[in-house]
Amino acid sequence: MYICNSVRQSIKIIQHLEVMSSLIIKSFAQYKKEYARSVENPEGFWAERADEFVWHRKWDKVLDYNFVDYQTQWFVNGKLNITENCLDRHLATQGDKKAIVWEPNDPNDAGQTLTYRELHAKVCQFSNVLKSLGVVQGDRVCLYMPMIPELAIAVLACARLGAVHSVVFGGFSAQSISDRINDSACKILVTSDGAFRGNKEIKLKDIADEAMSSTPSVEKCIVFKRTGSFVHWTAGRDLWWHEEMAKASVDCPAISVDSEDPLFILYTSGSTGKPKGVLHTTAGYMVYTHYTFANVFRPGKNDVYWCTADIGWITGHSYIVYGPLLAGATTVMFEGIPTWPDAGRFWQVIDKLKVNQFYTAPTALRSLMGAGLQHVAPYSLSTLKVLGSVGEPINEEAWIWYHKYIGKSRCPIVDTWWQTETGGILISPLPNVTKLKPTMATLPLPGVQPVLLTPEGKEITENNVEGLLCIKYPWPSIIRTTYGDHERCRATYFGLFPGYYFTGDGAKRDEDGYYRIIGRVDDVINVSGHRIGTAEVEDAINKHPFVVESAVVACPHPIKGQGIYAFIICDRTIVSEKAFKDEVLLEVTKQIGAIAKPDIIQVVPGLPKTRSGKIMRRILRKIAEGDISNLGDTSTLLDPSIVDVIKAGAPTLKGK
Ligand code: 7RM
Repeated sequence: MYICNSVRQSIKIIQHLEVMSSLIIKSFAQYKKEYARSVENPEGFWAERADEFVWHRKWDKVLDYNFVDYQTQWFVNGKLNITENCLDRHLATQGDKKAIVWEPNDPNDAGQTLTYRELHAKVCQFSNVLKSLGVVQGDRVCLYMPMIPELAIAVLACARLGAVHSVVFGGFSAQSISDRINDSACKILVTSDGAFRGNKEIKLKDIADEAMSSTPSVEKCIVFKRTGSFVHWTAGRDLWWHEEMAKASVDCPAISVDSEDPLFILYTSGSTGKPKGVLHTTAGYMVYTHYTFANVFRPGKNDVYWCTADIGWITGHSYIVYGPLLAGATTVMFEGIPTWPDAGRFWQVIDKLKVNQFYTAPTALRSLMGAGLQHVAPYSLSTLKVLGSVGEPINEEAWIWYHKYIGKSRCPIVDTWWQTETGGILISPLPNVTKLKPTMATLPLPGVQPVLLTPEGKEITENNVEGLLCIKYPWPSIIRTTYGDHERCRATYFGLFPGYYFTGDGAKRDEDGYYRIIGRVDDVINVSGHRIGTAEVEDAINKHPFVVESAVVACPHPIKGQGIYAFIICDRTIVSEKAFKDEVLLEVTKQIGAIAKPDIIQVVPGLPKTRSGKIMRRILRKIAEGDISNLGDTSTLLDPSIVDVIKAGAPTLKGK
C-alpha cells in the first residue's frame, strides 16, 4: 500500500481520488462515530489517514509523545517528500488540472494559471536553482515576497530539497526580517523588486537590502522581477530569479526526508519577548492539513477554492499551499486587497473565477460590510458553496451579513479556530454536517481533544461554562519546538498546565458542547487577525528618546476587532503631542511594521503599579475598553491617584 514499488504506486495514484472521498465525513452520525474512534484509537485513526500518501518508507510507530519535557513524533521513522504528495502523485490523473489560479492586484492585468504539471516543473526548476547555490537538506531559506505564484513555487522548492522555509510576511519591517533571518541563520533570501498592494507599490528589495546589512548568514539574494522598478544591486550576492531559472533543469528528484524532519519555521508573537519561530515537521503536518482541508472545505473535483490570507501567515501555508495541493484542488492566490479598486473586489473575483469555497477573515468582512451592499449587488456569487472564517472571533453582525448577503442563506459558514502552533484547524463545523450557531466554532475535528480549565488547572467537565482552552492529546500537526529554544516551547505551551497544550485562548462551551472562542487571555493582541505581542510594541515605543516607559493593551476596534492602545510616560513635557505621536508611530513601523501601529496613544504622567513595580494591566485594559464601572481593587497600587489622572486624559472615556 505504501511501498515505493512502481506498479503499486501507480495503482495507488489512480485510486487516490476515490480513497480521498472515503475520508470525507458526510453525516453528523458519521462525525460522532469517527470522533469517538479518533479518541479511542488515535494511532489507528491517523494511520488510515496517512496511508493514502506516497511514502518511501513506512513508519514504525504512529505516535510517540510526552507533554512533560515535551516532545512529539508522528509516523516515527517514516520517509517521504511532501512535494511528491502535493505534485508528482497528481500528474498521472490530473496533470492538466489547474493547481494555482493567480489573480493579480490590478483587475485589468492578466492573471496566470499553473496546472499541476506546470507547477511541478517550476518547483523542480527552482529546487535546482537553490541546489546550484549550495542549499542542502536542513538549510534555512527566508522568503520575503508578495502574493505571487513564485512564493508558492519557492515554498515547495525548499520542501523538495528538505530545506526549511521561513516565510516573512511582506508587511514586516527590515528590522523584523533581520531578526527572523538571524534567529534561524538563513542562508538564502528570496524576495522581489517590489509588491503591488492596492494603488501602492512597496519596495520589497529596498527593505530586504536594509535587512541584509545585518544578516551575516545570508549568502545569496534571489530577486523576482514583479514591478520592474529600480533596485540597488549587490554584485556577487544578488541574482535575478528569471536568469537563474533559465539555466535550471525541470527535472529534480524529491529527496527523502524523515517524518520528523523540519518542514518550515514561521515566526509568531507571544506574550513575552521577540516573536518565536514555530517549527513544523513533515509527515504529521502533511496528514493533518490534508485531512482538515478535505473535510472542512469539501471541494468537489472541479471546484475552485479561494483563501484570501497571505502566505506570510499560517493560514496561507496550510490552506493556500499545502492542504489544497495535497488534496489535488485548485487554489486561488490573490495579490490584492479587499478594498481596491473598490469594496467589491472579492465579490468580483468570486464571479470571475467561479469560486466555490471562500475562506476569509472577520476583519475583511467588517470593512466590506461597512462599505455597503451596493458593492455586493453587481455580483451573483452563485457558485459559492462553503464560506469560511478564521483569525479572530467573528461577531454576530458580521456572521449574519456573511451568511445572508454573500452566502445568500444557502452556504454554511465554517468558523475555523486554530493557531500557528496547531498547524491546522482544530475546532470547526463541517459543512452540511454540523448544525450551525452564529459566532460558534462549534465542535472539535476528529483527533482533537479540547478541554476547559479553571485558572488553577482543574478540568471543567460540565457544559454552559467558560474556561481556559487547552488540548489534552497531540494531533499530527502540533508544534514541535520553537526554533533554537526548546525550553521556551515547553514553558509557553506545556509548562502552565502540566499534561495539557495551553492555547492562550479563553472559550465558552454551551449546552450542546459547542465551543465559542472568546479571545486571548495573555498579552497578545489580535489586530485584524494578526497576532501582536504587547511586549514587542512596548520595546519599539521605548526606543523613542523621550520615552521613559510604556504599557500597551488591546482596545475594541470596529473593523480590526482589537486595536492597540499605548500609555506612554515621557521624560519631558511634550510640546506638540501630534508630532510626538507621529514619531512614535514611525518608530513602531520601523521596528515591527505598519500592522503594529497603535490606534490610540495617551501620554501619561505615571502608570498604575503595584508596590513590587508590576503594571496592573487589568486597569489599563478597562480604561482602553472605555469601561470604568468596575476597576476592581486598586488599594494595592503604589499611587492609586494615578488612575484618576489617566482616566481624565483617556480619549476612550471622554463624555463618560
Ligand atoms: C489561524 C490563525 C491564533 C489566534 C488564536 C485565537 C485567534 C483564530 C479564530 C480565533 C476566534 C476563530 N493563527 N483565532 N481563529 N478566534 N475564532 N475562528 O489565526 O496564530 O495567527 O492566531 O487567533 O485567539 O489563538 S494565529
